[in-house]
Amino acid sequence: MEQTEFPPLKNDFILKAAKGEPVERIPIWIMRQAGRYLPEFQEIRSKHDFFSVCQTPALASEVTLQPIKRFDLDASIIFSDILVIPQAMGLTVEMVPGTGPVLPQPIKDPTDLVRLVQPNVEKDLKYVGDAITLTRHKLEGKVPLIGFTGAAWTLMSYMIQGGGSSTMTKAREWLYKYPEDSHKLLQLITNVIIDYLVMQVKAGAQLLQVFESHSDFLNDELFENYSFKYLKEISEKVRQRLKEENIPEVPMIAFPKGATMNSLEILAKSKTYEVLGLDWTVDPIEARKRFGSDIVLQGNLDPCALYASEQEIIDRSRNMAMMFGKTRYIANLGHGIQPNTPIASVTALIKGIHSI
Ligand code: 1CP
Repeated sequence: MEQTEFPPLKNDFILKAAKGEPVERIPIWIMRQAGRYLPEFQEIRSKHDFFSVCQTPALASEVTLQPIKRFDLDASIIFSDILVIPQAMGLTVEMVPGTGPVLPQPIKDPTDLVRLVQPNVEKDLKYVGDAITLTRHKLEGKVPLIGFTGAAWTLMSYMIQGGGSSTMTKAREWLYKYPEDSHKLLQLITNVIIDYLVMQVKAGAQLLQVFESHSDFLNDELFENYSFKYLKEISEKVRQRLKEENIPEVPMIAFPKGATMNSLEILAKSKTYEVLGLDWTVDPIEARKRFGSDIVLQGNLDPCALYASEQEIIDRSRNMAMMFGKTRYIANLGHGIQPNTPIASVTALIKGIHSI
């Protein structure tokens, strides 16, 4: 499906902001905007398991559109999960209610790497592409559609750890015990990520976000060696491949959650991504000072701030946006929205941002 066949775009604030162009209003979207805080999402999930929703384009598309119908958001993000890549590489991933993703047979040591297969992304993850194409049509040009992936280190850490963890020690052990095999694994994952993002753009994704959600486990040396190296390769190779195939480039967002200020600065100044996503621990003024004037910043209200009163949410979101400034800024939370967030808080957040 060619991009030119999609309905014309009516709201391009986020695309303008991502390119550093001035905007009439600050664009906002919310990480995990299609999710458990929405009763209509819960309704679908009560009838279908998590990965069935991801794998059925009509359902993935319906869930993607839910927050767009309810709120005045400036972007949609395709409903899926970062763990579809480990699944396509041959690992079992289960979504356990109340726990999150579990990989019952993780990669234990380098001899286990033979269990991984090199997927044919166009075929094995076709369902994501189909969901993107269908969603672009169903959006009727209302807002742009974001495609996404987990970055290599974050996916590697789930594949070794076997699920979420507050320490990721098994995965961190690998970096010291098996540095060469760690690079081997990161490279295997990176190759899949590149194919996956190119496929998403071909299917109709208008922006790409790369989630390096586990940056908080890495000091500056580890980040540079095991995360930044592959983040850079992903951005460079995706752009190169799109160019070779005569497909227009799309802006790319890196979200290295929990990265140190030094690591964030290296990433920002490398100019490999147009947009840098920040978690809620980063001070907006300090970020503007340290990361240079070219970079577009995204973030970063604490998701827990949505438990304050509606007036306080409006005040805090306005204040945040004023600190970041109206240009080169995309408003968002500093991480995914919490499952039991009040709906009225989301309305207040959007109202606060759009009042500037
Ligand atoms: O039962 C359910 O409905 C499970 C809740 C849920 C949802 C709604 C999970 C499980 N994933 C998702 C969807 C999802 N995951 C999206 C949808 C698009 C949107 O934003 O609306 C996205 C972008 C993700 C990405 C994702 N999955 C990340 C990166 C963002 C982040 O939070 O850092 C990560 C780390 C995951 C893994 C994952 N999937 C689900 C959970 C609970 C987790 C985190 C587990 C952990 O490490 O503790």
